[in-house]
Amino acid sequence: MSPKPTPADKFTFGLWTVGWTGNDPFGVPTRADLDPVEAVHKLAELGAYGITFHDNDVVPFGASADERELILKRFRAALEETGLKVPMVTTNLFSHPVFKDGGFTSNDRSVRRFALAKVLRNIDLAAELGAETFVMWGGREGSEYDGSKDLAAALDRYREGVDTAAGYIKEKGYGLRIALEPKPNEPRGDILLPTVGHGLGFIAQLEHGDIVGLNPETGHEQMAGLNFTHGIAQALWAGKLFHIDLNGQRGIKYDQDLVFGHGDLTSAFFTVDLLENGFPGGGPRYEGPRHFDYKPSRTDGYDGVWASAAANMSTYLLLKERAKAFRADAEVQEALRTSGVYELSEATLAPGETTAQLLADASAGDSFDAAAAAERSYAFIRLNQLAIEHLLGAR
Ligand SMILES: [Mn+2]
Repeated sequence: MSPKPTPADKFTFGLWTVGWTGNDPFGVPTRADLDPVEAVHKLAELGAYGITFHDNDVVPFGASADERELILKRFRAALEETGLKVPMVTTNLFSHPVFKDGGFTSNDRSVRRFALAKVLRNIDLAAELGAETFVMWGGREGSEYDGSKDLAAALDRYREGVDTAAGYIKEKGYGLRIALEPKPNEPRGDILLPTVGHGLGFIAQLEHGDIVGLNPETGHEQMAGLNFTHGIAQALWAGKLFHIDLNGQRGIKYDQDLVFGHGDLTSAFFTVDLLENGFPGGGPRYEGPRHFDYKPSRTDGYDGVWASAAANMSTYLLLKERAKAFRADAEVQEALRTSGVYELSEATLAPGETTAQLLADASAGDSFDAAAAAERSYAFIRLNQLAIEHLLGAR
């Protein structure tokens, strides 16, 4: 039995997800266009909390101010009618040919100035719609050839762009935070800020880094062979998990954007366990929307589009139930203790202990029985099997 989502679950979807018509590098669309207003109604019916979009998902590139107002009026009416929220807005600096060498980091200064002005206008729209997060996925910020980009200058310009946008948010007094979205490649051969770790390193170099964090995506980390749960854990630990993109990916290949849980299911279980139950020893928690950034396979018609939207939410809720049961199981708690999982929360040095005291402590030196300590079995396999049994509904 699939659990039924409600707005309290805070599930959100990109308009470009259910609205993807199936065009890929090898083929034309397989589905007719979706009216954004219909997307709002359908997602509300299915129990979603909100919808997100790129500026150009709603307002076509190059629309006049009057056209823009007319389109937004109709969109806003649908939001009011359904109660669907817009907690995040993102920017499109990748579709139009003008951005073929990037937006903030294009070698052409006139393109960079156009991109920056476009982002500032989009920030105004995000604030107007009550969004809390402004996502920036720099899909074209990168290169195919190492010699085609002065990489230090590119990072300078990237920093200039993000700092200017963040400074503008502060100047206007908007309640917005920026979330950068790492991705290793596709569409560029190599994209700048390819992983969560690169993103965190970049944010530390910003002037307005206090309102800049990350929007990690499951598949983007997994495309680089990295562990998504580890990635969001480090972003949380650094106070930088501002938003999240959940989907599915099967190994190192093109960006599949499958339904959440339709890729690495065990990894999805531990992602939900972290989001819903937090770290075993406490620590920072993620309270934001559970945002799905996926693509309904182009083999499917609109029946599949809405089935896949529902599948993301129901898979998440099933994993949430399983993760709650996992943590509540007395045998699991005992296994966590045996494995030393809670023990890791204790500081290695005693309160106030100096390095001299540590060096003088024989139990950490000459009298430490390394052979005996090496004998310890951490029993991680049993612990993991308990997780698998909960995941499979066997406990
Ligand atoms: Mn993706």
